[in-house]
Amino acid sequence: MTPTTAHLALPFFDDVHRELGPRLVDWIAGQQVDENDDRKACREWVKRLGDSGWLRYCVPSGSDGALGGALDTLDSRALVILRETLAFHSPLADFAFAMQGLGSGAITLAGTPAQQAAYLPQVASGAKIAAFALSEADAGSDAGAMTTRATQVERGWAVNGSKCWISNGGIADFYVTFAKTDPGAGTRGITAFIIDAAAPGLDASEHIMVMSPHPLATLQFTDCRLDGAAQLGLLNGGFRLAMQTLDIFRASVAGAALGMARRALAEAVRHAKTRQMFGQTLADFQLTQAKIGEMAALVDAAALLTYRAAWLRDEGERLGNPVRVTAEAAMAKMTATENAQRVIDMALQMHGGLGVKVGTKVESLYRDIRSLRIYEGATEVQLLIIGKAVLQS
Ligand code: COS
Repeated sequence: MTPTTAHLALPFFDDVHRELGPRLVDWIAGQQVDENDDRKACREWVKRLGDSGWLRYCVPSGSDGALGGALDTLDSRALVILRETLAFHSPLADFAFAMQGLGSGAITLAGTPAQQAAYLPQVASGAKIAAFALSEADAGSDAGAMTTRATQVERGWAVNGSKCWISNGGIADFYVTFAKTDPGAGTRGITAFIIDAAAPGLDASEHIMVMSPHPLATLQFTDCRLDGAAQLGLLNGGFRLAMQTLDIFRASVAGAALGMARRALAEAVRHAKTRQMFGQTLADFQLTQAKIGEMAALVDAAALLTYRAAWLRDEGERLGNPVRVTAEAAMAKMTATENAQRVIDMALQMHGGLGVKVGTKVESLYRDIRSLRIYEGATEVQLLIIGKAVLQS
């Protein structure tokens, strides 16, 4: 099944996006990966996405193209289009793509030239797998409550503690990890570090199994020694850096949810047009037409908020006047993931018994969408962010 690219005619997009969308649709149509083993499949997707140049949209090009990116800056609209299209085809392909961007995003935003040169080209080619380690068992929504501690030692740092729900955990080559460096200072006492997977004292072997399998692990740091060059960004500036990274990638989570919702709608339309019932097709029933109408409106509402958040950020960058898009990204993420859940549920209901049969597309989408309402800030966190922004405006 092929997604349409009609939405690329909207004024949110430029020629570069109008060229990218159809090219990606053609490429992904020819890709089939056995996804039974999530770690193996994710590695395979990273390899294919890297070999074919798609991961180059996860990083900027840098001067003379030295950082490996396809475009000058991290382009939010390109990220959205890529995630939307990949998620339509395979949520795991989308995951593999997205984590390269999220895991390296803080290096793009705050890395030294040496850090950027050491990591970004390899992320863009797929030679290194990236991960973003912020959450802890008792510090998910309240990210500032983390207890993982980085202590200054001779010539560097010692990290102790544990991180939970870390995507790409166990297969990543490096983890951008946030740890307390001044425990009494709350969110102003957190610093980011780039921790290579082979660092002594880091154990990423605890694979967490989830309803929609993808590489996910707990990280255990036991006197994990880092040299001073591992510090990423400002000392005690890590919370802000994490939030700035999420501002970019939350709009892309919305893109992924949109891709899944578009796929569910397409599956529902196909099924409704062919399923015979009471002497007519399912699509001939007004009840079905109303559902399809509702699904289409939910999809479009999500699309417009998603494209707005991405466009707003890109436009600020283009004008050399970066704007904070925290509330817009939160609205997009919340609306697109919640709407996608409803659309997928309606599509599943329309399929009747087939909808719950393992192996049916709507059945896997029903599981795939669920975690998007939780990760990178649960819906409840997005509500808080939006409410706070409205009250401050
Ligand atoms: N960009 C820049 N700075 C930001 C920011 C952003 N988007 N969001 C917050 N900050 C800054 C604030 O300006 C504030 O700075 P000062 O200390 O200089 O005043 C600081 O960070 C703390 O902000 P705030 O007081 O809003 O922090 P809270 O502890 O209240 O937490 C929420 C805010 C809940 C929004 C935050 O913890 C969050 O997003 N949680 C979800 C985390 C998440 O997404 N986890 C999933 C991880 S990836 S799977």
